[in-house]
Amino acid sequence: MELINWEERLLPYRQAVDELVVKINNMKREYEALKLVPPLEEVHGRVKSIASILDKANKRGIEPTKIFDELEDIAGIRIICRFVEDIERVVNIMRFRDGLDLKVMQEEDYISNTKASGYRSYHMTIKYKMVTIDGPKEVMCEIQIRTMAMNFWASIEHSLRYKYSGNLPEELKERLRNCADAAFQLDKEMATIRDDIIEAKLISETKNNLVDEIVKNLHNLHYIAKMEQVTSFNRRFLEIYQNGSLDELRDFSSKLQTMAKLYKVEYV
Ligand code: 0O2
Repeated sequence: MELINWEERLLPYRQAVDELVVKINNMKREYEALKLVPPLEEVHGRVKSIASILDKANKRGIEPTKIFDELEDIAGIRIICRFVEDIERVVNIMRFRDGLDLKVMQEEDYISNTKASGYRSYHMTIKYKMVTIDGPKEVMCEIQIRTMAMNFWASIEHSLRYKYSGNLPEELKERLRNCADAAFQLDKEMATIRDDIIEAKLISETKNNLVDEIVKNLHNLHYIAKMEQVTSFNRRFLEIYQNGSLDELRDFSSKLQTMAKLYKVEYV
């Protein structure tokens, strides 16, 4: 049997993972630029280790020569959402790309059909198209979409599987199933306060943006206005930042902006 050149064979999978992570992160940025709440929180990618590929091929009875045709999760993307309902939004976004840069081959809903272990996630197997120096190439990739709570459970359970080489004691399995139920309850509970959580996130982002804007304008004024004035603006900013409301901060930011513009005109 021919020796597998792993480095070379895994190269397109690495490219697919890198490109997909960039594209999905950019999708998040697009939502943020439109001041919309993105459906995803984080995206991670990995290429399966050679040992893990061999283990899985062995478990499934796949011959080494067929590994690259039959193993669909050598390239893996994990998308983490805040809320269960965001998972469907992400799934729809991926479906929308079907026929563009990817092809959706298979979907497995382990959220409606929770695995016996307690595992919950939405899986999409896709064929991803890319361009390499040898021309266009397609590789299979598994996208796992889950909430933070589902991810917490899955990563703990996954590491325990390693510790026990896949043979978890019955008592531990039972406790993990209870933890999975608790994670499910957490997701349900979080969904009921979704609007509050989203509002809180928007408030904190707005505050960060206002502070950036104020600091930028103070910095600009520092070059063109009188020192005492800039010091007094800065003092007022810190007062509002520490004790004022978001509306006061917004008000102050817009006044400072006008002030900076006026000074600029005078200065020029
Ligand atoms: P890794 O290291 O994450 O890549 P099955 O035969 O049904 O048990 P199969 O055929 O591999 O599993 O396909 P499936 O069910 O779509 O699972 C693919 C991946 O989903 C797994 O890859 C895991 O990442 C994740 N997964 C599935 N079931 C479980 C589970 O019970 N617990 C955890 N923690 N993850 C799960 P790998 O290759 O197993 O692992």
